[in-house]
Amino acid sequence: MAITTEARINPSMNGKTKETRVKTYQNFIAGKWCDSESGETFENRNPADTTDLIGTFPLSTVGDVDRAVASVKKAFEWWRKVPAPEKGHMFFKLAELLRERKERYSFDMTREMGKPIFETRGDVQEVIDTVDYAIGESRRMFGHTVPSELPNKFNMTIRFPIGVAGLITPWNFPMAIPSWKTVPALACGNTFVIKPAQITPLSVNNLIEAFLDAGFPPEVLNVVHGSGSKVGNRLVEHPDTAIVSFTGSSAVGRQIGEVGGRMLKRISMELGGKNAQIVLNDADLEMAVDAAVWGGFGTTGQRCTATSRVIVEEGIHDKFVAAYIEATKKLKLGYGNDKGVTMGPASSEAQLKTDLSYIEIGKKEGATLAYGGKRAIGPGLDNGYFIEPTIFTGVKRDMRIAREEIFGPVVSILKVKDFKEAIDVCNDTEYGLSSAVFTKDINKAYVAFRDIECGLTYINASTIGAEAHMPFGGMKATGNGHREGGWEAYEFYSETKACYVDYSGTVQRAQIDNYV
Ligand code: TAP
Repeated sequence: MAITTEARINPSMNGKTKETRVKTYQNFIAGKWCDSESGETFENRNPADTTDLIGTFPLSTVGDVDRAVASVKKAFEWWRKVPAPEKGHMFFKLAELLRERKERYSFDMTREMGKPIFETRGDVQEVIDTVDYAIGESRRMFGHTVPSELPNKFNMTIRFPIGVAGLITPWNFPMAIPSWKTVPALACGNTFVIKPAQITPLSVNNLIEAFLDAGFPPEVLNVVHGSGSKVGNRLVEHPDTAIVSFTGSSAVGRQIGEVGGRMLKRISMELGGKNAQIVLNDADLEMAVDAAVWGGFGTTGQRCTATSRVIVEEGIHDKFVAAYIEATKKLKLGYGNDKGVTMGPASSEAQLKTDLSYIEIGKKEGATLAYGGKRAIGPGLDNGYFIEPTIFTGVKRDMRIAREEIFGPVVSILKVKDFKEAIDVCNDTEYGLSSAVFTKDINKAYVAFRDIECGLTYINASTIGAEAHMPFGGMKATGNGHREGGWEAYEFYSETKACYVDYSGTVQRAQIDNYV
């Protein structure tokens, strides 16, 4: 991959797992690794130890984006005609390479983003699963054949590639989310320019490196690093990006929707969440606690599907709270590439500040701070953005900590009198991404499927844990109705064309045009 310099030996972090060189990374535009025309860069630092400088990346300009879009637009003309099964062979090679490189890419991801290595291995595995799915899907780009309303006429639909995709991704799944977009985009015959989050640029360079080594033509994929307001915004408003796929906050999603909507682009938006786990009186307590610890504090609460509310029926409430606090105490904070660490830092200073500010808001609103609540300090933590896993009890549905996305390890527990109230509280948010219900009552499980307003509902499992071949996305302010993952992503990245062949030997009018 594009490394132009190796600047210095990094003095920080004495552990064996540390990477010692500081590198300069580049964009990939028009088939070449290159710097930005601005000559400016930004730093990528380890959030577990900010003295650990991983490398610098180009702070790109609108001009860089325009060059990238022009290049992939040209490549689209021939890439769209490459048979999908031939693309499938490239995906086969890509999956092999990713399996070989899983450990290296996971290490890099933990270093730049903070989540523990067992989680970043899962992130890379999600990429592998997404690519495996594409291998099969490349031979299954199904259309329909349907009977015509007229004699001697044949009707079918085909999937049709769309053009250039502008892809904008967040930092919490630095490789998995980019793969959810890049893989089906290419498989369907589109070309792309991707702008990764500035917090996690290395993982996308690693992904691009793997694509190239697997034999994908360099002209069909570009990466341009830089700010959302400049690079991301240009991808949205560029007249030649026919597709925009964005994962990030609802606030930015609304802006993108306005601009892209005016230009009549195909836009997919996966946005915020305020997910709830419901625990009913008949729940298996141990499982419910395990799931709420994993869902609430896995990825330091920085998953769009994180369990930020636990809605507990009153009969089991006190037992649940006591067990939940005990289980949370066992989490071990630290640098995620070190052995035994189960929770990493917040991924940025800004996110840490947001988390701490919501803890103050919760206290002022009158919720009870039952556990945690402070910046975490101590050996191995002082140079990072660590925060204690935090639990509020006595939370009411109208409190801000029960309604607004925090995106950190701050969990609100709400007590309810019955299942009906639990569903009502669960739906009482502008978001609709994930939900979970712990119960042994099959009838309640199906009522939950019917009544919870979310794109994902789990029974007896955590709110986190998507599978690559299933549709992923949310209702209400979580998105605009599209889904990533599985077959639905292939529908988003392709158009349907209706094709007719009349073999009657006459010009037949369609039924609607036959007046007699
Ligand atoms: P955002 O601040 O929205 O940033 C997401 C991406 O958009 C980044 O690459 C960012 O660039 C870019 N961006 C920022 N402003 C932009 C603009 N005006 N035009 C175009 N692009 C722009 O979100 P985040 O803080 O990275 O991620 C956290 C949010 O993402 C949470 O709300 C979370 O729920 C959501 N999320 C949702 C999902 C799904 S699937 N629903 C999955 C993961 C995350 P910079 O690098 O410059 O910031």
